[in-house]
Amino acid sequence: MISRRDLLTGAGLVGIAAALPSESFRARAAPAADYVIDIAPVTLELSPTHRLKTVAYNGQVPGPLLRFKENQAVTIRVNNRTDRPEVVHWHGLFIPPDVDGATEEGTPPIAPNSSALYAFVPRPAGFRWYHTHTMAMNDFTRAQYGGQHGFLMIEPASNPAPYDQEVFLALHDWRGHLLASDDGAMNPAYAVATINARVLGSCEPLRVKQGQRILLHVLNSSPTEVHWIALAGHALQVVALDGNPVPNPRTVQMIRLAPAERVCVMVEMNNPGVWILGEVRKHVQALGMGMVVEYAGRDGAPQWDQPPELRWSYEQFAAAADPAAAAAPAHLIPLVIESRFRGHGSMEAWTINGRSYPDGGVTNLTQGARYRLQFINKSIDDHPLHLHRHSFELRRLGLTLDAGAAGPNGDIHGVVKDVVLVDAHTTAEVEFTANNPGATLFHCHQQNHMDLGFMMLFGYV
Ligand SMILES: [Cu+2]
Repeated sequence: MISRRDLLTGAGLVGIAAALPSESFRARAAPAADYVIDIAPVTLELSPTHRLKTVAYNGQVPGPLLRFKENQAVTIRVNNRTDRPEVVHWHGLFIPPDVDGATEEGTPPIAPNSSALYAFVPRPAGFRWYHTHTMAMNDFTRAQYGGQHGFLMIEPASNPAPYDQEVFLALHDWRGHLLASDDGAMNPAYAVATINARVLGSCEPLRVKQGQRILLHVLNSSPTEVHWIALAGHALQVVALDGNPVPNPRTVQMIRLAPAERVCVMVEMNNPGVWILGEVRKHVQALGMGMVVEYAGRDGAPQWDQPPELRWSYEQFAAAADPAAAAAPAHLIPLVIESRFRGHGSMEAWTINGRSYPDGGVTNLTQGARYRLQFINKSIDDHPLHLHRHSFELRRLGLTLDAGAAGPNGDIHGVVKDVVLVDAHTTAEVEFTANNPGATLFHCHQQNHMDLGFMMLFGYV
């Protein structure tokens, strides 16, 4: 039998590092923080018939909505009340590697039953999020498969378009198991899908009034799945992707979000009734991914309109190509993405330029230089690729490997993101400026791909 005292003493010896020291809870000389996040086990009720045990932030999924002011320093105390090391990643922020929340970059893990203080200056403004950055491997209850995700809004100095209600929605998949696809590859499949950890019909409706403008901040926190969302009876005006305003806000019938992506849409409530906001694909909505939107004074069964096809492109939100900028020199970094068979019944491993993390070493960047990442996806999967601590501009998308032809829209401009979904058998190109020195992780945001080698590190010389 281990006493709590032994546990705490032992925990204090693990994971000590200078930049972000883990402190045992006993060491209560800890300075006060602006925010406190407790990581602890919780039993979630996704619906009256779906209860599951997971790990969450402050006992809720999604975790508490954090609202920071741009360029105003914050401190967050994170208490790890679990028996495993943890780390919290602040997704989409330009912060130093010792607090970014990836141990690969040098952020110290928070030992079990220990605490750490994250201190940083949040930027840039926009819709960000925070989540665990641990590994799950074959355990589909851990890491991003669980409940450790929350919304983070960095308020801009000046306010954007006026709205009447601001609503945050997180799409998530639960109860994963391994399933063989047609080609024999093994991937996670899920028994339940939710919005804000509730199954369609098992939470209070979103109540609106005719004439309101609703600003929806939608996050896909799924460990592995791309999702398609529509609001029956309404069009969605896309105003920001990954929290960054788009040059060309467009009205669409549905939005597509890859894992870790965010889309901000403005909705005019101009069609009174009771409607479903949900996954466009019927089989996923049937797993629970939906919620009811109810106008004041209306009742009855919620209605759904099935769109005939799935439609999305990043290009529609881009500015017209700027020839001067297109000619600006950027150092090309080709990254060839391939899978590697690991035996029947096992998930595939992943390589970038033939190497699985950490075998690829560190790719060096020069501060101030402009780089063009050329993703050459030779695999049969689409991948949501994420660069830490920087954002990038989409430049070319959807060049098919087979034809070698240019994408339908050629060069694009002005769409700034931190995740891009690169379709199977295509190349995509994004540019970024090396302006945030320190170790910088790049990886696929699909948990099983990241776990099995699909990561690499950039460093600054
Ligand atoms: Cu992937």
